[in-house]
Amino acid sequence: MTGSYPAMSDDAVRPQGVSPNTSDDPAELLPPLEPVQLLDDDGALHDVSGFPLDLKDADHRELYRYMVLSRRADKQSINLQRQGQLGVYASLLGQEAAQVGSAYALDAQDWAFPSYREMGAALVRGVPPEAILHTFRGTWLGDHDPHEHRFGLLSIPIGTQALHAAGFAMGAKFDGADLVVASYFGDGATSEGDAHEALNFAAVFEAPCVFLVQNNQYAISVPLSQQTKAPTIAHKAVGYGMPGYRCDGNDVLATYAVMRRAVDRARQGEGPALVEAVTYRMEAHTTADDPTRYRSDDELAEWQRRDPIARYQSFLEREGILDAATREEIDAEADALAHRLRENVYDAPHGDPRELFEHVYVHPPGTYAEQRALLDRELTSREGGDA
Ligand SMILES: Cc1ncc(C[n+]2csc(CCOP(=O)(O)OP(=O)(O)O)c2C)c(N)n1
Ligand SMILES: [Mg+2]
Repeated sequence: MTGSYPAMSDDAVRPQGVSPNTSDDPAELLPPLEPVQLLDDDGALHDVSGFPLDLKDADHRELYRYMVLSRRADKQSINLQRQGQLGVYASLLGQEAAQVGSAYALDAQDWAFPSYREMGAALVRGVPPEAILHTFRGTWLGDHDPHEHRFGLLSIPIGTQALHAAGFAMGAKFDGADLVVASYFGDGATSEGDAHEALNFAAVFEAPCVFLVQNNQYAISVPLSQQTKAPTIAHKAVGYGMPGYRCDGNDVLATYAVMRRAVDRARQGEGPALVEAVTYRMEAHTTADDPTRYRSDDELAEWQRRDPIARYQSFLEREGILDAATREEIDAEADALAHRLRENVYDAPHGDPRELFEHVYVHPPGTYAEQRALLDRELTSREGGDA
């Protein structure tokens, strides 16, 4: 058989509102290898072209405040887990800037879909931190109203929330709603099929979705070098036809500015983007993990030197934006928050486990009744009903 392939036109099958692939130079989508950094390790500010800062002094103090509150809530959560009050807890220590800076770049009408590690982003969205802890306690399935805060429930299965975000953003676009959706997931999640499907659908449908990947260097014990052969996580974006950005995720200003740019372009109808925030999880993966088995003290010390809060604090103090009185006020607020968390979570009553079977299917499958009966028998025997 000879002859060349005929030119294909997909005009007839293209969904409404989706433009054809362009022959744009893919190099334009490529991120520079060096992450965008506005604050150096000593907290000195450098302008980087293309990433202007539109923050007032009050915003700077808010960013600092959210980071301090996140760290304090995080510490208290670990304490509560150690005291047997939480089943498990996933710390954000070291990732405060990545979470707070990115969430601060969203507007009130925007949405975020988090993983289990997003205490910092949750605080910025106004979610009460005790609601997060009730999830880890298993008080109930989730304890905040996603619609009130425009913040989804924590996703424990890796990468599923990327699909929720992409689908929500596609729906928003079909509805003509003015909102941007952020999806939070980790370096490990980028190897999951769910993340792939979300990135692909968001790109094809030009959905207003920003994928914020916190590259904290590990997926439990698996280091980034064993996770991917891609030059960086941000480079993966190019394969989907969306721009990839890299920022220093321990620099709250860089994370804010890069995220803001991605959010702005999504809001203007320019489609999705992937932002890689390069950071480090300074605690264990969860309270059930022993990180000394897979990483060295030297490595940890190197990242402690880049502590996101200390770095930002030295910038704020040098610029005269944060005085001692304001710092003390924020510390007192953090202590009060920790106290409130303890009061709210300690010995909180559990919901009825039978509710596990509700809110899943409109028409439950046959096996459901069988499983529900099994749980019922188990609970009754534990309660001494038929012992
Ligand atoms: C679908 C699925 N597979 C495996 C797990 C077990 N698991 C829990 S956390 C985790 C690593 C995730 O790493 P990453 O995406 O980098 O996020 P991080 O925990 O570092 O924030 C894995 C494999 C899971 N929760 N869900
Ligand atoms: Mg990770």
